[in-house]
Amino acid sequence: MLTEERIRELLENLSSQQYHEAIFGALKESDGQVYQLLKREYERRQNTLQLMAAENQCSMAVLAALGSVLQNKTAEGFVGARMHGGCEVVDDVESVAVSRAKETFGAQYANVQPHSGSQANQIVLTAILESGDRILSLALEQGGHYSHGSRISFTSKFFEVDNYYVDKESLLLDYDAVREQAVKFKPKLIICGASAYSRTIDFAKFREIAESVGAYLLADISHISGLVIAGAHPSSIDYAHFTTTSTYKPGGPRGGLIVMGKDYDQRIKVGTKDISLWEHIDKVTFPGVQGTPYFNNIAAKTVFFKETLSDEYRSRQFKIVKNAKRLASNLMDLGYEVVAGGTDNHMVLIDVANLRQGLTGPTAQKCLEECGIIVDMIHLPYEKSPSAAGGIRIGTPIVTKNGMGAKEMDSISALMDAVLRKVEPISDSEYRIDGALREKTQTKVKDLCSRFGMR
Ligand code: DSN
Repeated sequence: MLTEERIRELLENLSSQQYHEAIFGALKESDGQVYQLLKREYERRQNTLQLMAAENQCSMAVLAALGSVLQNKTAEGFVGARMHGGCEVVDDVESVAVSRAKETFGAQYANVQPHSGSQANQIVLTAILESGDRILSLALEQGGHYSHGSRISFTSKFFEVDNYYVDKESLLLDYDAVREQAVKFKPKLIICGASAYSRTIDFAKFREIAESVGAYLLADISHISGLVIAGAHPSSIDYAHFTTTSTYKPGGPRGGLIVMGKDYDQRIKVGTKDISLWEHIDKVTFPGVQGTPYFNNIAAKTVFFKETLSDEYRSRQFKIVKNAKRLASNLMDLGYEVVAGGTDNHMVLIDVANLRQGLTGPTAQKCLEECGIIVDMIHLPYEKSPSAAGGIRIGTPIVTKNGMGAKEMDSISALMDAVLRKVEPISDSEYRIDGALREKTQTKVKDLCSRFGMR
């Protein structure tokens, strides 16, 4: 049988060029330019360390579903209630997707149609808020997300938004402060979940706060959804009225998902009708916000949901956390300030501005990238210099997927330290780096990647 493992074996000894010739023959023939771009991206990923907290690496089976004929199908609506003909196959695909998503998350309701995590949030906001209603969410510059009501996203045009902040000393979520603010602001929706928060989120406390002010609770667990699936982070499903996630961050295809636990059947008044929350979410998804769902994506999500049920997937989520903890503790030993004193999840946030005079997040990101180490610059809570982001965000999902463990985390922290200690900052975004150090680091990174790289 041609299992993924067998395919891996077959591809093991192929060079990047041969791999691409095998997989992308048709593309090469019809569009050499795009073929070359894909090849370059593949090589970039093979030769550099992917330490992106917001990325993962899907399986070949997921890639196959993404590249399938299902992308051609137009079919607005939901299973059994489409606006178009020829839907028998996509109805089956979506039915399996929904039932696997519910199993994966232990949910009562799953909506696999959102095109992205942001769009999943947009659907929930559209469903339960009227223009002018209030949202309380974590400030963007402290780890929140644009789609949580940020002043620079469309959300602030329609809703009144207030933010809660992490504690100034510990940089941890301060639930008492959130409660106080909720009592004062009286939001209709509280959003929890973050793009840059490395500690455990107490969804039960958020629900208690939401209940106390009569608000709905939305948990956007995009960053930690793989951990939630595996039990490596507490689940939001029965605490939040709505849980949303992007599906690529936990290791599936790009796309979004809305799941609901015990509140799925709660009633909501819509105009003169009294309907259940889940029915309302369906109606707002289509025709409220989206048209045809991407069925190739839904098929790929379906494949991914099956993968999440495996022992390999579940144990990997715990390894992701273990690797992140190792990186955090190594970097702290080397004198780095790790935000919130460490990590409980897949990400490590480092205050680089505090490490060296003149060093900024953008400079750190760029000089590491030049050496083959890919991270994100990030704004940190209460950072001193408002002119440039003061931190970097490191994530362990991809290196863990590729088989790296404690020994490799030690090598990675040493490689990062060698670069960040020696780089000479010139301005907020410019720097000088010794050519010999750059080449030496690139070689070490390539060597590490060649032993564990993407296949
Ligand atoms: N949430 C963004 C990030 O964390 O980078 C991606 O949408």
